[in-house]
Amino acid sequence: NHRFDVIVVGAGVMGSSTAYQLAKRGHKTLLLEQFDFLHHRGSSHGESRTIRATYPEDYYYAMVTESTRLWAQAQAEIGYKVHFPTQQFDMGPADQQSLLSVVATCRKHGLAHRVMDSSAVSQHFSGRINIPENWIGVSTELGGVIKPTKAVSMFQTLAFRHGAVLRDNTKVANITRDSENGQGVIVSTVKGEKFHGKKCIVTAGAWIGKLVKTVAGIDFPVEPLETAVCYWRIKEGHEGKFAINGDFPTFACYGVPYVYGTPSLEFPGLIKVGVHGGYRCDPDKRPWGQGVHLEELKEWIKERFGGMVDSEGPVATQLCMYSMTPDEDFVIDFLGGEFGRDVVVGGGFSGHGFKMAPAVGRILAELAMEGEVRGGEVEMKQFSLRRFEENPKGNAKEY
Ligand code: PYC
Repeated sequence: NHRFDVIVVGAGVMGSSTAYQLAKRGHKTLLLEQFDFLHHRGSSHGESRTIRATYPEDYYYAMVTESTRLWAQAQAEIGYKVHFPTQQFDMGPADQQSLLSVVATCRKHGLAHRVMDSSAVSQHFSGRINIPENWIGVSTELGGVIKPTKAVSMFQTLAFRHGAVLRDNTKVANITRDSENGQGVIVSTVKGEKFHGKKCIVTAGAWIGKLVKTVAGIDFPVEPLETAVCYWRIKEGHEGKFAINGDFPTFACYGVPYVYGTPSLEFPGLIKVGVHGGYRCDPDKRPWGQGVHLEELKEWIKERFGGMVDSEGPVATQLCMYSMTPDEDFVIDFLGGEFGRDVVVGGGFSGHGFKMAPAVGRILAELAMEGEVRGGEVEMKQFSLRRFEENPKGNAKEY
């Protein structure tokens, strides 16, 4: 049977979490993936992603806290863990507006935080993290690591258990109005199969621009980038000090470049430290490895970790795609035009969306099936598809 209440196109973390939300609500759901499930060509594979509530844009706070609850719920349902909580530590120059906005977000939402000068930071971390004298550090709760491939697999398993149909190696060629029935959409695949959906949700990651252009003829505001995730060796005798169970936090450094990292977990003896961003590329013609800003990163590692991490170069790298919008805010909206409210798009997660996949799944499911977002406190206007028509830079930021 090729008829569904809703068809989700793209089975990365956003599509898989959405399929889980839909199936759990009793909707007859089809989840389509162009490659193998859990493939490594998009943005949802690998061993660790940061979760943190510290955002300069305070509208992400509610999505992170809701997601923290939903990660826990999904874990309880499946019976294994994908979220490993830690503290989060943000740092940067004391006059960095985005870092000051992070502190303002903490204050506004009552998130327990401690702002420290450089000597307090060295003391707090017993020399494992050190910052220059004109910097500050901010320590908060609600940090941690999410295991991406395991999390996507969890959502797919849960969606399946709730009755969703899952199909991989099924590339969508087009989505059209079902003119025969006068309602819903036809999703056709490159192999000529046709599926009917009353509704459709497109979560095609780095491919969303190509698909939306074919379907609606409009430019979707995302730039696909290839990024490299770098792992660095912790010097002998210090390994435990940077381990997740040795109280080392997830961390971010505000400035140019924006540096992020997670404690040692997936590869014992290695710590993940990377730079936000990457090189523009066609997701179907990947360079497979360019563009790590190594010199700046080496210097950063040498100076931050008290000489306990080898800054000669990363000992392992993993490649991953970003779907970057001009303002780095998500796009979660109806496609509009001839599709009205029957096609919903979720994309442009700009290298920071994974942590919020549970809330995004809930929102996309509600938008598609109820025509509006019912629950939570999410400010949807920030995520409009057409915001760049009014201002090419998108959402105004306060920093
Ligand atoms: O959102 O924390 C984050 C993040 C880290 C690396 C890329 N995004």
